[in-house]
Amino acid sequence: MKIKRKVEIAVISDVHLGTYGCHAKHLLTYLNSIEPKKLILNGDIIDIWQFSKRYFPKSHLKVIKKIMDFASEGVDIVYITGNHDEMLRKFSGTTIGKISIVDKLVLNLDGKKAWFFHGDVFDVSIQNAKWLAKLGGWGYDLLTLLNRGVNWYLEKRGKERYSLSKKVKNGVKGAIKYINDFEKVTAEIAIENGYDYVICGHIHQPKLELIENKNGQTTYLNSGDWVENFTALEYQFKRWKIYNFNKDKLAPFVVENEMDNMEMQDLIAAITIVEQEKKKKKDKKKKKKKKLDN
Ligand SMILES: [Mn+2]
Repeated sequence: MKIKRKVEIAVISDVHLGTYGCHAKHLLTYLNSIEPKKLILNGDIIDIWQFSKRYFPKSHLKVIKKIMDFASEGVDIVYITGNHDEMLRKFSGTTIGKISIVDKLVLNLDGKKAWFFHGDVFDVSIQNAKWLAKLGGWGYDLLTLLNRGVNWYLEKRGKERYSLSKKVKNGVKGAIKYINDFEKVTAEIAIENGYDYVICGHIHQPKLELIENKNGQTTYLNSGDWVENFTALEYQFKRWKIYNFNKDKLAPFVVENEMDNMEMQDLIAAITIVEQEKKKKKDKKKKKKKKLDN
């Protein structure tokens, strides 16, 4: 039997399943090494933008199956939508069993307020974000609308949508400034709203930093990504830490045997017939009970 690391909350983001850049095997190894109470998927997990390329290998399916296995084992799964999976925003507020879909999330962690959102809200204008930050929660909502408007317009004109993370990745001029602004503005809004922790993804820059300004302080956290950094955030014993796959080789876990031997069609079946299986089990139980009653 393998011993797994218990964590209260694990946060991953920017997995980009369905793209060539995604290191699904690393992620699978990580997910197999932990036993979380809650798993927060902070956006850009499935890259729906890239779906037309029809790239979705076995290892990517395994990640989805692993997440569903977590859910059936009783782990709370919160899927926070990102910009690459914003099609899911239509389903915000939906809960299916242990899995819920939201656009942002506020949790009380041992008496401290934690605010989770993906972070693409700052894409269109980090400059406007600075003064909108002063509007607190309203600023965030206004930015969401602004983003939607601009991307809708770009798409209508047949242009590529605006992507801050792409700019950062391509190392364009000013990328460092973008990152700095992103972290600073996020922290400012969080302080304005009285959040002790603000947890984002999107810019693929893992970070854990206490940020102070004249109005107060907050801990800014970023879960990084599974394209280049292979990082996650973990909350346990009232504190946060960054898990780094490349450095924290504490547990040489491998993909679980059961999944190892599964063929593509088995994996797809396993993902799609979970509900049916549950029903079967229930029916079996009922039959058994009947027998006993007789
Ligand atoms: Mn993103």
